[in-house]
Amino acid sequence: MITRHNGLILAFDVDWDVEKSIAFLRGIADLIDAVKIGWFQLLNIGPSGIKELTSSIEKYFLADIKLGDVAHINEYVIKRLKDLGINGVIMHAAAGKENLSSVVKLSHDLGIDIFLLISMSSGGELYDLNLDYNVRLGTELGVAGFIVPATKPYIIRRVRSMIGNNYQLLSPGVGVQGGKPGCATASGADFEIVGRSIINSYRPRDEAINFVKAINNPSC
Ligand code: BMP
Repeated sequence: MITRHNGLILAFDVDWDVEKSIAFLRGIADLIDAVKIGWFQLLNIGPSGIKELTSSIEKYFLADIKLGDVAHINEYVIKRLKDLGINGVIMHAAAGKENLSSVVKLSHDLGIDIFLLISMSSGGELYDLNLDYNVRLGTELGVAGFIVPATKPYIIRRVRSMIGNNYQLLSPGVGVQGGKPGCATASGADFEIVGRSIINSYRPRDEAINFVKAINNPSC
């Protein structure tokens, strides 16, 4: 589980080197509860750069690679991510029960949280047609939580009503994609995920403070 202080997760989609990344994260570390990294880091600084990042910054690191392969590949990836200092991983619910169950079990053993993608901030119509099935799949498997879109507050409300308070809801799509800051939390999300609105700002710290204020005075 991600410990909630401010309710803000940074989507750290940057092609910066490790040094610049560390300097940026240090500047806003007290405002964010987790750092979401993924393809940008894998393709730019590589696994060794990610390891350097996770060992330099005392934060929860969420790997957003939207993993969804067959079981033995998923298991290999999870083990490697664990070696890199990753705390949680986002997986595609669409991979289905057979490909997910052993990897969720392995993740429990390794102390890695699995967050299941069950709806998308744009498109993702096949997900929305199968929402209830995927939520039930996640609760049966024992995932830590779900990714739910800030651009679709009705989905967040529906998922929260199905799962109660035992699972964490992480919501991307806030800011640039149109989700109103504070609306996902007003609809039942625990965390709002924000990337470009903070990263591309001239004053990223001030921008992050504004998001934290909105998240903690939630309204749509
Ligand atoms: P931004 O705030 O810059 O729009 O970034 C959103 C982040 O959330 C990106 O890292 C993206 O991969 C992720 N995301 C998303 O936008 N929509 C989804 O449905 C699922 C995501 O993980």
